[in-house]
Amino acid sequence: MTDYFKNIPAIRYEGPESANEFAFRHYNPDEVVMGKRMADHLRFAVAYWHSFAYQGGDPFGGQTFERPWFGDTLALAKLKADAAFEMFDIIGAPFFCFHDADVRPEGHDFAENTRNLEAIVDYFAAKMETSKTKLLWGTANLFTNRRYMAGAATNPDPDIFAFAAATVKTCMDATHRLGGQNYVLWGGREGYETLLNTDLKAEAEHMARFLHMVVEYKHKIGFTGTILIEPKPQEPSKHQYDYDVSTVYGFLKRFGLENEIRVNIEQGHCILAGHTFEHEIATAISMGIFGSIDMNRNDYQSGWDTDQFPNNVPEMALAYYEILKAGGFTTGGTNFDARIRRQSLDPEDLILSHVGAMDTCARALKAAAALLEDGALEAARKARYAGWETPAAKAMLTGGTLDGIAARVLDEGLNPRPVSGRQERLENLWNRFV
Ligand code: XLS
Ligand code: NI
Ligand code: NI
Repeated sequence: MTDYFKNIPAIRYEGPESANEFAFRHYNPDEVVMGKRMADHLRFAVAYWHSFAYQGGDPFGGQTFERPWFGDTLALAKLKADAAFEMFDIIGAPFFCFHDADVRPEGHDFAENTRNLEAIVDYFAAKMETSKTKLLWGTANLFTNRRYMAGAATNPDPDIFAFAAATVKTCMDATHRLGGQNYVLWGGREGYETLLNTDLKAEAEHMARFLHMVVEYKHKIGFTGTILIEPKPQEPSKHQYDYDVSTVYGFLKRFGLENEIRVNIEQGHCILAGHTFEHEIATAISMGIFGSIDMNRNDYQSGWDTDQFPNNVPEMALAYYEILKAGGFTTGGTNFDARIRRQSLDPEDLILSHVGAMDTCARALKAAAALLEDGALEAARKARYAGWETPAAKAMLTGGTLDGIAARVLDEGLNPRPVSGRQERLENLWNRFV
């Protein structure tokens, strides 16, 4: 037991009228929405790195937070784990996610890193015997240490490729041992700073081989979770290879990985790529590679990944609408890849940021479910494509040829009249639900 959160009560659902800061107003885990408990729809996860490892730094200033567990020893790593699981209990977090470097002290070499990780995994495993919080996903930090400054799988140095591969093996073992439901690969520094020193073709082939080895190892150890790539367009490298969902899909397809790997989509990364969150989710769903989401919000003015907690219900509702329409998460969930601002110094800030974010997502989910159950939006979408139900239209898609179609257009004197896309009417409909 730590006393870090000692004055903070367990957070319970009190309903929309409650004025209690330490209560949920909308997230009611057992409430049934479209036939499923809200908790089972949303599958919230706490990100270990932002909540427990982040020290408050920005490019102009260092640490602002003072946490009793800061420091690079095993004893402090255990204290951090104690505080983390206490926090999970307070907010009732169904899941958490971690990188190796968030949870273990940094060793001097691979062997020491592995020993440290195993010690913490043992410690987690013991806690998880009684805790209600499960592991949504694990991952390897292949970007902070200076050895990775030119990438991990795409590093020009094969020894760094090897170090990274060995590290991923240990992180997959850890994830498997803790019952993780997914394994994530965010391409930390897989990209380039300048094309002048970069062999694009070789780097892509190395990355593909690396990913194939991840998939092979998954099957070898009997890990049944999903392997996920997390797209991001820029930061930290000038150009990141996993730019967005479509780029990742093209890469997977090129190297025969499209049936083995899915995507973890982060709101802020979508904004940086010039897309909306819902666009990236819908794109992944349409390509059959949707996996999970990293929920946060990005500042629309800044050109970097601000990782703020979500607080915009109408925006999040658009995202959950796509997810619900596709049948919801399977192994995926809603991971809060979000951190409190560097001036938010109090333990309460850490808790209440999650409480607000969970309420925001719950409202968004309820709005999306109500609109889906109402059916008017899907009916309008269906009506817009109704022409494709006719035999002549279907024939174009099965055996159509340009000259055959030209003959028919002439023959029938086709002269199509444009119809309204009804955007504003659909926006008005949407607004009735959010
Ligand atoms: C960084 C990414 C990272 C991944 C996990 O921008 O969001 O936090 O989610 O490595
Ligand atoms: Ni992320
Ligand atoms: Ni991010």
